[in-house]
Amino acid sequence: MDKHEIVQLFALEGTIAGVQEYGSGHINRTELVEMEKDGQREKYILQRINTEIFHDVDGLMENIVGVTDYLRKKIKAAGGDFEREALQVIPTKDGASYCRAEGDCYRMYRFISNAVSYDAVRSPGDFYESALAFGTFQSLLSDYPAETLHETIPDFHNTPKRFADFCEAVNKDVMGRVALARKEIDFLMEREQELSVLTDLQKAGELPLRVTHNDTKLNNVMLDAKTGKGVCVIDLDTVMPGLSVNDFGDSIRFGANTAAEDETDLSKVSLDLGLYEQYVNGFLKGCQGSLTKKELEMLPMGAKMMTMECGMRFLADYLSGDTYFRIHKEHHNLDRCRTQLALTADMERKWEQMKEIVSRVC
Ligand code: ADP
Ligand code: GN1
Ligand code: MG
Repeated sequence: MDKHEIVQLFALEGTIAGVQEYGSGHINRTELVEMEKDGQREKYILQRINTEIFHDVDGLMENIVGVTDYLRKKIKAAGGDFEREALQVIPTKDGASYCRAEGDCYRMYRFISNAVSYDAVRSPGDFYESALAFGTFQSLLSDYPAETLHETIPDFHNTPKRFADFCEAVNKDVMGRVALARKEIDFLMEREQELSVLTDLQKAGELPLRVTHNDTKLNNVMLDAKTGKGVCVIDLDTVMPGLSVNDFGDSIRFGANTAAEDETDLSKVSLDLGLYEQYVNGFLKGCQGSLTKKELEMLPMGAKMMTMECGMRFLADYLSGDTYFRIHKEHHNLDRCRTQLALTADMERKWEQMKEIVSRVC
């Protein structure tokens, strides 16, 4: 089945004017679809869901439909622009939330118009707006019935479990790549003790489970193309019960890095404390005072944890033959791992300042 035939399975009006690859995510495949009707063009987003990673597509789509319906109602009740501020799933002609075609699963979203997502921070103001959007997302979902959510990727941010998986990849060494990554492996092994800090606090009831996004990269939030204001949080595949500090941390890992996630010149990698402070400001404003004292205290640890965990995931995937994260060149996942570990090391150097900024903002 070609892409046009897949588009035709969805309840869209008009004729197809174009279908082209779009976006830079590592997991799903995204296409921009343009439909034409009476001389007018309407855009949509078609995604092939990565079923190697998401095994329960029914559960995943049930989460997304549930969460987006809920957000739309809340935004509408508050007088917001619910068509732009929440994702809208376009059903198939059969009324389903996604379709299966030749073993693959596809879904369609309404395109969020006049909005952009960035792969790198352009200005501190943009980063503040993304933080406000992710913080607001969390407070809007604070009373969402968490027990109805399916765990789309079990143990997604269970960092000690990620460490165990990583050790297994090192031991198996299926690609014979361990020798190429000895330094990186040692770096992570030396930090094993720290990797369970947040999960231990959660088990002890000191950090609450909340409905969180779990993949708060800068390019998972749309900002208004003109005003730069946050419009809509997207990429909802991993909305599940999780830790607020991890949502905070994953944004810092990606957006407050002075280099790209796959930069090979590690001298360019560092934590931009100015951007970090912007994010703390925006996120806390969005959370509207809902974070506990312990969560506030653990924000810097969330940043470091997500950076170490992501580095570990990239490295485990590199050792296992690049089966999870889409790569665009040889050793891409090793390059990505190296930036994360360089950023971790810089966070260690700036640890006291990271803590001080949080206490100043609170
Ligand atoms: P992935 O899981 O692969 O990261 P995303 O859902 O984040 O996939 O989509 C990839 C990119 O496509 C986003 O970064 C964004 O630029 C764009 N995109 C996704 N959904 C929409 C939408 N509804 N409207 C406009 N752009 C979108
Ligand atoms: C993936 O889908 P995308 O590109 O937004 C990954 C995140 C990683 C990120 C690293 C479902 O995010 O967990 O932090 O790559 N998403 C999933 O860039 O594994
Ligand atoms: Mg994405």
